[in-house]
Amino acid sequence: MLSMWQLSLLLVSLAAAGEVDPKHATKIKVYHVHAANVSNIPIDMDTGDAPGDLFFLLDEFLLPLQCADPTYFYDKFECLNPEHRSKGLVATELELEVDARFTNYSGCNFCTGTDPFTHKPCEAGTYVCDCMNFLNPKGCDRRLVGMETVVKEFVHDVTDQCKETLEDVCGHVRYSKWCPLCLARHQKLLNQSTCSAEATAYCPGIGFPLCASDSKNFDCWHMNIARKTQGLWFSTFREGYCDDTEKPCSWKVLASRTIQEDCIKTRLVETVEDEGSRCFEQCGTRNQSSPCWVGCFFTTVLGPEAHNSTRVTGMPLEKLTDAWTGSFQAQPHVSHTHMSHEFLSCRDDGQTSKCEIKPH
Ligand SMILES: *[C@@H]1O[C@H](CO)[C@@H](O)[C@H](O)[C@H]1NC(C)=O
Ligand SMILES: *[C@@H]1O[C@H](CO)[C@@H](O)[C@H](O)[C@H]1NC(C)=O
Ligand SMILES: *[C@@H]1O[C@H](CO)[C@@H](O)[C@H](O)[C@H]1NC(C)=O
Ligand SMILES: *[C@@H]1O[C@H](CO)[C@@H](O)[C@H](O)[C@H]1NC(C)=O
Ligand SMILES: CC(=O)N[C@H]1CO[C@H](CO)[C@@H](O)[C@@H]1O
Repeated sequence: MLSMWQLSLLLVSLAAAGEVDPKHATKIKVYHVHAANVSNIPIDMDTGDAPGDLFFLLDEFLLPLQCADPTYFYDKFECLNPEHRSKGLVATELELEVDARFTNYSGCNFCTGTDPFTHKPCEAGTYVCDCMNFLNPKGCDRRLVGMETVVKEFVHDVTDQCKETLEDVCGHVRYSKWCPLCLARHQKLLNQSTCSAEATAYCPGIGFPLCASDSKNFDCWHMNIARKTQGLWFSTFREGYCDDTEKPCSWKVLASRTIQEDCIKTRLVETVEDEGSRCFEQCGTRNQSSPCWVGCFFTTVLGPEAHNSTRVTGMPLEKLTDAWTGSFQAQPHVSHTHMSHEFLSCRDDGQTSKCEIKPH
């Protein structure tokens, strides 16, 4: 740890004794979905503001289509991500005080033995954080809070002229292993068609798939969810946590509320089904794995053109974030004012039906 502190390029003057420097302190409300038996204090975890975390929740509704498609090889890790697939997850709403001098964002994930990004071994049951600034991993100063916009991470685009050329010259091999070779061979033409480096994402497997008119519906929806929600993500590292030692720090928990994640999902599903009832009626009984249901879901949320273009309309974002944040509103806060740095852990008592606060 010492060596990282010494190596750090940023020399920031940090306030002493378990407090965020009042000159830079700001309050944020963030959310995190996690296993019921891990701490609701997001040490070495990622959180998002309401729209930022809504991105993840909405994106999950694509999984039945993505994971059923044999050509879907980019994000296969999400089909296995235990934070998405396991039952009995909880969601925590946190009021944080943070130092507003943010650093680059890190992807923090639950370790199942192998780091899902680096594929290096990690201690199962802990969280591992990887700096998302691949060009300069030192851009993540773990004494500070990492921040990223959902748009920067997920919304990539090229000009319409570039898309047309991509479809013309490489459309026929788009979902094959020859796609990158095709782009390389037509580099000059693509360059003349105003294609930027983002055009490489036309081939699935290289960055987040571009949304062109010949894209899979789920690839366009995936990127368009980010266009719809936007929002922010944060990473809060152990090194910056305000515990009861004298260590300088950059974040502390003021209050928290934890509820069953199922409750949020149900509220969200009901909100979207209400809004798009005419479409959903055609699908029969609710089946969140059926292409009909998933199609109605995203047509309602993102509008009818979002499956093959970057034109996003659909229901008001506020109705969606209200379904998310409203799930917490009946719950009392747990104040963290006098709390020690000990982990809070949520007992998994198997209750999943209501939006009940999990006892600590
Ligand atoms: C939490 O519970 C799961 C099983 O439900 C188990 O695999 C995991 O190791 C537990 N994690 C911790 C930190 O206890
Ligand atoms: C096309 O290539 C030239 C020379 O390599 C480069 O300067 C220019 O930025 C490229 N144009 C685009 C749109 O990438
Ligand atoms: C996009 O999909 C719509 C149907 O929703 C279709 O009418 C339209 O032709 C498609 N656009 C393109 C450019 O393929
Ligand atoms: C739900 O839809 C999926 C995909 O079409 C299908 O495989 C499954 O059998 C359906 N489940 C029910 C209960 O109808
Ligand atoms: C605060 C900080 O370290 N920001 C860095 C994040 O990464 C970019 C490059 O991707 C740097 O330019 C920033 O300085």
